[in-house]
Amino acid sequence: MTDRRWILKASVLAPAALAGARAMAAEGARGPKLTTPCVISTWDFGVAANQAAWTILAKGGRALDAVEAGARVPEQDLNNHSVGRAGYPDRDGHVSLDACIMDEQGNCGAVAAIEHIAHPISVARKVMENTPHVLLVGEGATQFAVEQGFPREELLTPESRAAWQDWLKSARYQPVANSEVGTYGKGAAPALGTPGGPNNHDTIGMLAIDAHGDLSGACTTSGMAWKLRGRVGDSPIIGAGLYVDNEVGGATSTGVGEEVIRNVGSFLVVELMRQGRSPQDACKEAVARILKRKPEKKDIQVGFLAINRQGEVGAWSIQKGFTYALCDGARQDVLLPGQSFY
Ligand code: SD4
Repeated sequence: MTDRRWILKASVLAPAALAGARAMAAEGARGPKLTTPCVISTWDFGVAANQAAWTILAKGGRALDAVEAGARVPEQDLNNHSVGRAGYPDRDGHVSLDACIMDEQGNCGAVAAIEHIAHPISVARKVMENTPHVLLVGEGATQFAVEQGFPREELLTPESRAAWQDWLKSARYQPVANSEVGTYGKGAAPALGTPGGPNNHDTIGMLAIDAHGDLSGACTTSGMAWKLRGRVGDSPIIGAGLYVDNEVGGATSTGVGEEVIRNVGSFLVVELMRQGRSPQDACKEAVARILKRKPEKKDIQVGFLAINRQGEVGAWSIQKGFTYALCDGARQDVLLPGQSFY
């Protein structure tokens, strides 16, 4: 793969490239099919994360290592205010992070509302590998991370602090769907409560299949900006924000986590694929379930991304504007889901 040509750069999406992405989104009702090894992830910042994952997959490495390495990229990106370091804080100014990871044997680990640790995805892996537990939360999660050798750090950057202080002037909490393509890195401060305010929440969910045909997944986020202290979304909840079944495939989600938890979204997508649905159709059905229960939720954003063992990829979201990045030995692209409901 030394001659591999990356089509898009992570932080700069040329309009022409996005036009191409739109065109590619129409490549069939079943969604794109990748060859293994391959990796997919949510949103356009997934491109850089996929590159990190690919360096492992291309060498025959394990999907688990690939998704951890990939998820660490946005976690350390200071331009990304929805994952890891520089994530926007809760309403009291605390940066509180959620993450989970799952491997091909159904092993999984997670941390929720962890503070002062820049790489929650790696702590989640330590929970999986070094404890008999699945989920550690809050101060206990931070204590465990420090015991495992992770540095305790200040994650609130001057830029994130300024955005929070700006928000405090109105202190109105209202999740707003990302409604633009390629908002990553552009939004200075999210104007929550302002229709169309971008960049207020963009989780990375990543799924990979390695050269042995084994699947793993990772999901990491700072959750909703200005959330209530202690609020945990779907991202660290196995079955909600992420689920992997090596016999079937994997799924992950982004958007308003409460609705994903209520519907156990990623598990639902995988179970629908087990019953024979394509990844795209399964994602569409999972979104439909949310709207069936609560039609008034049509103004929020939830997106699902899935891949089956055969490398078929699918995605669906409530609103337009959800993007995902995919990468295999032949291509690296940012795509829009086949369609959205609104
Ligand atoms: C959460 N699902 O905390 C996450 C946020 C997110 O795009 O995915 N935003 O609810």
